[in-house]
Amino acid sequence: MITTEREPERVILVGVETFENQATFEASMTELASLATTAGATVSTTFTQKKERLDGKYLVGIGKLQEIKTQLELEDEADAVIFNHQLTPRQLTNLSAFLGVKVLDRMQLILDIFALRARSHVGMLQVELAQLTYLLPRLAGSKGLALSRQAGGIGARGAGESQLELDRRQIRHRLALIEAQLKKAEQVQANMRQKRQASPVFKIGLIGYTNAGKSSIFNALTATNQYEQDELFATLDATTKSFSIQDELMVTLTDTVGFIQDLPTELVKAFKATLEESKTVDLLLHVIDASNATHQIHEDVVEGIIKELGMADIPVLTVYNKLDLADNFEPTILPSLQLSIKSETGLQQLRQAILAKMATLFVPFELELPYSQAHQLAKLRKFALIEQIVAQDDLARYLISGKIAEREKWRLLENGLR
Ligand SMILES: Nc1nc2c(ncn2[C@@H]2O[C@H](COP(=O)(O)OP(=O)(O)OP(=O)(O)O)[C@@H](O)[C@H]2O)c(=O)[nH]1
Ligand SMILES: [Mg+2]
Repeated sequence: MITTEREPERVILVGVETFENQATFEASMTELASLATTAGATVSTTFTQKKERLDGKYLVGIGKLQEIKTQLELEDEADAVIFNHQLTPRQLTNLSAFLGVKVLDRMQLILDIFALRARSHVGMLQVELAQLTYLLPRLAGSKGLALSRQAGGIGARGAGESQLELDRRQIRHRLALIEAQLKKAEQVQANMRQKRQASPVFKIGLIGYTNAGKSSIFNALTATNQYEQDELFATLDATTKSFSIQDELMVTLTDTVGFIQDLPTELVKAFKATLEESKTVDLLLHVIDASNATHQIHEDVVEGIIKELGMADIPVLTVYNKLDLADNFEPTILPSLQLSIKSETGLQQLRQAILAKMATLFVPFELELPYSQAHQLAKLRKFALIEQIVAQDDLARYLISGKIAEREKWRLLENGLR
C-alpha cells in the first residue's frame, strides 16, 4: 500500500541458508517476498546463498555481495536490498556502505507493514516503540549514519519517518514518553479487562499465523466487517465483539494480530497491550491455513508464542481453515476441525464445534429462584445453558451449566444476576 503518486519501489531480496534454518528456509523466503509485496514493493531479484554460518561483517560472503552490487548497477532502478535476517548494527552499516542503497532487514520490513496498518492510538505507540527500540543501537555516532540515506519509502514509514532525524538522546527521551503513555493505556485496558473477567460471559480469542483467516472467521461468526485481506498482517489492533452462539447464549470473540516466523521478541513485547487482550479468554481458536504447504511450521510458531505469552493453560480449539484450497490435506494437530469458512457449511461446522467445546468447559451448578424472580432467567440464558427445571412450591430449581464456578453463584444471586 504505497502512496499512489509514487511508483512501487523495486527491491532485491537476500537470504542465507544455514544448517539452523534449512528446514524453514524456502518458506521463509517466499514469506519475505509476500511481506515485501504487502509493503507495496515489487521484487526484482532474489539472491540466496548456502553458508555454514552467517558472515559477521556482511551476513553474506563477499563474492555474493559483489554479485548483488553488480545486479544493482545493472538494474539501476532497485531502491532497496532486503535481507531475510535480523542484521546486527555492524552488518547494517557495512552493507549500506558497500551497496550504496537502502538496506533493510526482515524485522524492519515487518515494522514497516505494522506502521502502515496501525490505526488506534495504542497500536501506533506500540509500533513506534518497536521501531525506536530497533533503531537505537543502529545509529552510528549521534546521527543515523547508516540510516540517513534511507529517508522515505519502504522501511521508513509511520513513526519511522520522523525518527530518522532524531539523535540518540532524543530517541531515548521519546522512548520514555511512549513507555509512560503505553503504561497508562495498559492500566485502562487492565481495568476494563478486570470488569470483563468478572462477567460470566464466555470469551473466545482468535489466534494464528498471519493470513490464516482469523478475520474471515471473526466476520462470519459475528456477522461484521473486520478488514480481511490476502495480505500479511491485515489486522493489527484487537477487536472484540459479542454474538449469539446459540439462541440466547452470548459469547465474545476477539480478533487480533497474526503471528509470523521469527517474530522478533521486541515486537512481541511492544504488542503486549494488544496481546494481553487474548490472555484472559476462556477458549482460544487457533486458526491454521490448511492450504499452506508449510502449515506445520506455522503451528509451531503459534504454539511457541502461546507459551511465550504465558497462555499455555488456556484451552484451544484447533481449526484448519481454507480446506477448499488444500489437496491431500493431513492435519498435524488432532483433535481438530477442518473446514472452509468461505464454504456454505463452514460457519455451521464451526459454531457446532465451539458449542461442543464450550459444553466440556462449562461447569454445572444449581440455582433456586422464586417465581417472582423468573424474569431474571433472560439474563441467565445469555451466559449459561439451562439443562433442567424442577418446579417446587414457591420457587423453581434450575440445573444450569455455565462458565461460572459454583461459589460464584451466590455473588450472582446477590447482584440480582446482573
Ligand atoms: N479460499 C479461501 N480463502 C479464505 C478462506 N478463509 C479466508 N480466506 C482468505 O484468506 C485471506 C486472509 O484472510 P484474513 O481473514 O484476512 O486472515 P487473518 O488471519 O485475519 O490475517 P491477518 O490479519 O493478516 O493476520 C483473505 O483473502 C480471505 O478472503 C477460506 O476458507 N477459503
Ligand atoms: Mg486479520
